Amino acid sequence: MKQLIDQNLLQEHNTKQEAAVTSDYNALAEKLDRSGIKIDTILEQAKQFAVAVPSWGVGTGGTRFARFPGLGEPRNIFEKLDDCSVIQLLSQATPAVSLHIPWDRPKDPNELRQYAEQYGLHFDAMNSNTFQDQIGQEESYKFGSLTHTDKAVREQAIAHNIDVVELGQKLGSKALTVWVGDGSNFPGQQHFKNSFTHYLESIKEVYKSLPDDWNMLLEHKIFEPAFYSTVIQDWGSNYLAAKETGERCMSLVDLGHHAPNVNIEMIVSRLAQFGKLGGFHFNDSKYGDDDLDSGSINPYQLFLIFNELTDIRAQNPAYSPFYMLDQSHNVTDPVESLMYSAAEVQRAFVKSLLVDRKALTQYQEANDPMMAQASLKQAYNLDVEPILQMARLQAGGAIDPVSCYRASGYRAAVAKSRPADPNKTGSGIV
Ligand code: LRH
Ligand code: MN
Repeated sequence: MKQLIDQNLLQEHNTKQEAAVTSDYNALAEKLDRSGIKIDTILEQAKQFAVAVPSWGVGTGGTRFARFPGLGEPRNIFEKLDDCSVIQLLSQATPAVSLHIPWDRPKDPNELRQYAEQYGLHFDAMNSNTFQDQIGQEESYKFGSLTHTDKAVREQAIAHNIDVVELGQKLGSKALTVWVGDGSNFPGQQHFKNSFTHYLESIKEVYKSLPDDWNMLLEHKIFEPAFYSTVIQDWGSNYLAAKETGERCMSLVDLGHHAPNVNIEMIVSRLAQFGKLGGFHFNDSKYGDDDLDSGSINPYQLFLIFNELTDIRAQNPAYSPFYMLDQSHNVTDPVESLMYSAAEVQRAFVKSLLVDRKALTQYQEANDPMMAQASLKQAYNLDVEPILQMARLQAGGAIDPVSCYRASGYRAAVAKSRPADPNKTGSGIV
């Protein structure tokens, strides 16, 4: 398999730390054994864990105020995949890439598929885009897309989504994520029922084009780009639309798309209870849709979300939602942020496996809030880093991805091979 980090350097990096990791791992094994937990069973699940990376996340992000391009930004989808291959090689937790169309539209889908496969990468959910007008586009999305009052605009948006599904089939993807920014900036500007009715009619048209083995993931968002109302504003509107549309139409939860302090783990439980929890966009935020690195602001919330997911899987082991990072890297090297964030999501998952669910249920049934919360904290407070390091080591990754990446000089190398194009706006979200 092709790799862009020298294997000897990776080997040396691991060899220097292997003894320490093994000692830490054995100490944790002994500790978990006292609670009747076999660490190797946890390790196997950690090694199976995967979260997709967003193609648009490997470029430098920005805000409406400014974007400060990083060195060696990827200039096309092939260079984005090069960076994604480094993230996967060192983290061993990100074998899939989620594309955004038209940002990543390939001239030859087969060529792109082969380019990804040489790195052992495959394509996760496809993302359509009816929140920007493309050059030469017939109808504008200024006042909406799938919910626009003008049928011609809705039909254009429907056709785009169907086109993305067809492209995704050629690339081996198995899902379409639909996020629309449709909404209003003034009270009275939009008729709530009519716009939601347009959405339902449009999304049902897209659903008809879905191959039998595909899922459609609807993504809600409280605001931005609309600042008074958003048609798919919250999990309620999302659930109703998924329920109305069809069995393989599910709801996707982007952690940053909720008002501050909303109990997202309870939304996860509700959507799962009614069979409509289809996937996640992991990131973190303090105020709005900040798209900060997962686990960087509120790691306990990330743990509580995986605590719900592990509880759901305890009843339904086959349950496997789409996991994806959806972040904007404005001040860090995107490769470092995505490797670190993938490990933070994996960490929350591993800690959720260490919750004594039998004890937790007993404390809940006995209305013993102190011991109930303490049984969650007991797992959360465990340092599972040795399990994550061992998982990476055994899978051929780096014990410490960020320091190995820095030692590799990859960023300096691509800074030379990808001279910045002053006229190009770059590949991150602005
Ligand atoms: C909207 C969103 C959506 C993507 C976009 C890049 O805020 O989360 O998932 O299409 O970011
Ligand atoms: Mn998202």
